[in-house]
Amino acid sequence: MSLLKDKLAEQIPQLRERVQSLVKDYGKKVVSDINVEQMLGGLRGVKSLICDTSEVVIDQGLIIRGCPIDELASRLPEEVFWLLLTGEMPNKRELEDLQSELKKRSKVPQYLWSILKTCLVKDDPHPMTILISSIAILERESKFAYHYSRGMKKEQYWEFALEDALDLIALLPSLAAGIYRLRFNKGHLINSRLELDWASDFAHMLGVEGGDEEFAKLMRLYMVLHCDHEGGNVSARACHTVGSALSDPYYAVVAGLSGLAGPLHGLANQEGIKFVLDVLEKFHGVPSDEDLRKYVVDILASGRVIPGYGHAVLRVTDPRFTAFLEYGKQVMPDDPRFQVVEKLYEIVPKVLIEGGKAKNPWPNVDASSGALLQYFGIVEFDYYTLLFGVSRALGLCAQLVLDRAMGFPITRPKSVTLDWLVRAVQS
Ligand code: CMX
Repeated sequence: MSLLKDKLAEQIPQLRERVQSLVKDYGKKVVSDINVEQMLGGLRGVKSLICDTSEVVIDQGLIIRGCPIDELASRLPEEVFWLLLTGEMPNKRELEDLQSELKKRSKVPQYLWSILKTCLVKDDPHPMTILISSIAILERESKFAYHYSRGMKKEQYWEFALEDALDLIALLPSLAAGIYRLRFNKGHLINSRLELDWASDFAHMLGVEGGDEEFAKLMRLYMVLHCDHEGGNVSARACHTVGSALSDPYYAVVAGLSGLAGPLHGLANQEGIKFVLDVLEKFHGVPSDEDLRKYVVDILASGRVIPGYGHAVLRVTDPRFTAFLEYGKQVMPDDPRFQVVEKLYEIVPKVLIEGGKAKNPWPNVDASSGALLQYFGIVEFDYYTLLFGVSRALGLCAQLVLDRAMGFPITRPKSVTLDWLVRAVQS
């Protein structure tokens, strides 16, 4: 048994007891309600889900188990995964145990490489399509599904969800790096190096020209900043819902990543950098403030959104954006792509405020990450959402394990018809 599993085995009975006694003692107490605008507006702000891994505080941003995300920026993603699951930071021995557990499970089966090489990377599918299809193909490896079909007890669900979570997280760096190299004709696949941490190994296997310690540092930061964003966003909600049917974590993560692939969610990071590159192309370099302002106003007037700006929950600059911005100031202050990112930060919020529609005019994580990736040689922006997905898998998997630990039943809210709603408001 891994130390992570030991730790969870110690914590879970108490967690389950808390859930059960809440239902028993307060089962019928009303704690949240919903108005018509929320019902017709994407359930914005409706408190109807439990997610212990993290919360997004409207004026602070992402808080993971009590730690603001900026305080975790120099941590390893593996440490943050432990934190997401247990609410504690691992000590040295626990971290090393988790790292060796991940290394043991990191080999991508040969059959998947054969499928990828012979059919999945043909005809230039989006890298997210390849990642999602690959995880669906790997579903045959699910220990959760295997043990479920052999009569696993409900108390054991979390254990096999954790097994699948560790397997998936372990092989994501090799798989994702392999997809990059195959899809963008980068040559042979690069073998994992035993001595490297999870994100540094990923950076190494991507094999970008001049990939060095600074690029590994960016990947560690990138993987930490994107790892989780509480339970109500599209990818987390989709993953939770599918997992609640006891579809195994492979299926559930596929559902989550499919949500992340939408342009209003994770795909906004590729849209964000496209936006920056379009600006540079149109103005043959970094435009003046006035030209850029006019450009942004025109985009809004044409009915398009400014990618990387706005948020369904946040009402301040996303601290993850700030963490990337600070990093960019250190490594690429004179790069035109970074300068456009900085100028947009000056201009877009003012324009969105004047427009009066967007509830949050401030940048989210997707406004700054692309410029950094470009600088380090990952210029294929189709790949950016996949990077987001590798990181977000940490949060999706942690949430799934805790869902099973808390013994949540299948999700089944009640839908009503529009006629029902009309009658309800008129009664
Ligand atoms: N540019 C232009 N218009 C925007 C806008 C933006 N960046 N953000 C919001 N608006 C508009 C909305 O389109 C909406 O217009 P309509 O009333 O005409 O439909 C109006 O402002 C109100 O929207 P909102 O309540 O402020 O925002 P939502 O909660 O509905 O949506 C989000 C949030 C993120 C989808 C939206 O801000 C957006 O589309 N942003 C651009 C895409 C983006 O960066 N997505 C990444 C989010 C982070 C992530 O999940 O990865």
